[in-house]
Amino acid sequence: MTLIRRYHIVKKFFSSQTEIPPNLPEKCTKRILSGIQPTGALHLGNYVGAVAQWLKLQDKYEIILSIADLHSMTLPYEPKQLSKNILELTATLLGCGINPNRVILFQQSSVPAHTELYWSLGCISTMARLAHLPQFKEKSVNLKEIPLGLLVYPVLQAADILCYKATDIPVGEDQLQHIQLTQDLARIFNNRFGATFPIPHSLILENKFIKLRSLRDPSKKMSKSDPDPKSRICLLDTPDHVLKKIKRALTDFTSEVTYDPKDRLGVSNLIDIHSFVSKKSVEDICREAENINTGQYKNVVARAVVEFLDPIQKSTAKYLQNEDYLLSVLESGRKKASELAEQTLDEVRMKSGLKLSVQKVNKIKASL
Ligand code: AQP
Repeated sequence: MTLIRRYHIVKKFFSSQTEIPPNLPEKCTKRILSGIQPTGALHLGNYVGAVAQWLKLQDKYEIILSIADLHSMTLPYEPKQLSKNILELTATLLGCGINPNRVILFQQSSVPAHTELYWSLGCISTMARLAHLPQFKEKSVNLKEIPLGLLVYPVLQAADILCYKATDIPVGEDQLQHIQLTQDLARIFNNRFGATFPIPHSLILENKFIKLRSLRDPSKKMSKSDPDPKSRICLLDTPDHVLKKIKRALTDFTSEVTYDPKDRLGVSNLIDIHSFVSKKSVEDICREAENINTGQYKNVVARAVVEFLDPIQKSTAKYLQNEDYLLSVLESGRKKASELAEQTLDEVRMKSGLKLSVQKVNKIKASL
């Protein structure tokens, strides 16, 4: 079979947007990479925007899921809290149903290939390009001293993806520019040193653009690192906490329950949460709430959330009691991830002139 024909057959397996350099056909498989930072307890927004997607994808595809601890060091943090968060995040992901036999679940820092490739990619990135990324502009605007990590972390993200030759990256709207940067860096590397990386593309999934909003300030997204814990519903919140947080969620002065994400952000956010946890449509929810006011509706939402979280909390509690098991899951993930990443890094070292062999040295001598 000719190389070109093989290339077209393999290319059919990929989404139309994935570019595979023509001399790489057999080395690529459809591979999804995602990550989550251990910056705090997982909240309902993380579940909607990320975990729910991984649960759907894990039965069909190879998923590499990194606990992005290096990224979580970008802003000031407490070392003990970071270790606790890593373990708790692992337990919560398993409690949500992430299957470590289907997903390579590991700690990013335990695979040094990420930081090595980051350096190679950093050397072909420009300051101007990184400083133009919207996330950098947003996050640095109020900082007096800007940590270098905030500027360069998108290069580490590119390394996270490329060291596994990942092809599909589930991302939210806010991360699209970072995927474009990854694509550009892969192309630059391929052009400069020879075809190495398939060009990954973003995987936009159902629900992906439902962004849950802060309960205290619905103009912002629900976030792990929001200083106000009442702004988010954590997956491990007690029923009492869930009720209190939803009761105090900011709404407006209109008492009807109507869905209007443009002008009634607070109520619409509660309806999004309710719709997600109950699997009811927004229309059905609004019809059922016709005769109650937003205060009463908050009780309905809280009950549905508590019911949704109950099995996750029970399962997570069991995992949290077995730290040895959690560590063994991460260790097994590290081994699998390292094996894949090391293969890529070996190729990168070879192509970029870092790896020497007797034959290579002889060839170089002969050509000089
Ligand atoms: N509010 C949200 N609604 C829907 N999806 C969300 N995600 C985060 N917040 C919401 C998705 O969860 C994943 C988590 O990615 P991350 O941990 O790398 O960081 P993040 O996106 O910055 O999430 P947080 O919770 O806001 O963390 P901090 O406070 O540390 O920055 C991503 O897939 C994201 O889309």
